[in-house]
Amino acid sequence: MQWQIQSYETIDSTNLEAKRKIQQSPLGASLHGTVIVAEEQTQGKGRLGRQWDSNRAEGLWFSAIRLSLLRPEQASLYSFAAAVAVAEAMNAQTGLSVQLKWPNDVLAEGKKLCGILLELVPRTKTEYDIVIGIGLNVNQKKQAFSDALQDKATSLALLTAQEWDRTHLLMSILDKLQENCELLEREGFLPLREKWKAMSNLLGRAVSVQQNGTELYSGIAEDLALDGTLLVRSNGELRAVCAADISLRTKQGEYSF
Ligand code: BT5
Repeated sequence: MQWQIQSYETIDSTNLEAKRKIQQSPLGASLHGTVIVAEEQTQGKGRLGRQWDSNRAEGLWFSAIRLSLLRPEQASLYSFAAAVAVAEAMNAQTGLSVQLKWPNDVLAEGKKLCGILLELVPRTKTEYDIVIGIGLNVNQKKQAFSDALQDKATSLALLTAQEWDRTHLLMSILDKLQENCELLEREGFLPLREKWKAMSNLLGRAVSVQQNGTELYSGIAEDLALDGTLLVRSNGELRAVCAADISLRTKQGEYSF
């Protein structure tokens, strides 16, 4: 499959545009492989209705559409393919080693470099597309981030003291995305899970599982289950944490997104 890239100057959100395109496409026509990329997003979206700051021309804001080959209840596994793809592309292009935070953030030096928003769009009774939205901070200087993000966000330029070509980065991420989605579809989650675990520094650490800012329970992040849930041992009991409405903090206060 060749990715087909459609570029926009300004758009509300590349995920919204991808979903509009899927919904408007005639039955039977496939948008598999379409990538929507924008210089600027006016309503960049995070998870749970949160906002994603998408400065003009400084980051990489894009959404890739794929026809899913997994059952809907397994679809969240694609977000691990995306996180691993970003990490591998960062390493290949810039030499940086990033860390993956469950479920799908990419961090460097404890700050958020990239966020991923995966959405499902049904096409027919049996088929659905996934929209993999990726926001990567590339050439922002410190002042480019809002006050709220000053201590939480970072960019490739801040990490490496040089500017990066966003098109090259996009191509590299898309190559790795294709590779890791195919790995997942062909061999199941096991090999991808190993890659993800090798790049995550969360396992074995104390975490607080929270909903709407309130702690539900705390424990030790023990493993990543085969369905992508995080297994946390709390008071001797192993509990599965679903990504849907949960946020996670380490006891040291990192990962406080
Ligand atoms: C995410 O949500 O991390 C998913 C972000 C996905 C953005 C991409 S850009 C292309 C595509 N089109 C879209 O509209 N979205 C996708 P979440 O885990 O909810 O994190 C959101 C939180 O990250 C915010 O509440 C802020 O604290 C923080 N944040 C916002 N903008 C940021 C940025 N540019 N860099 C780092 N952190 C940011």
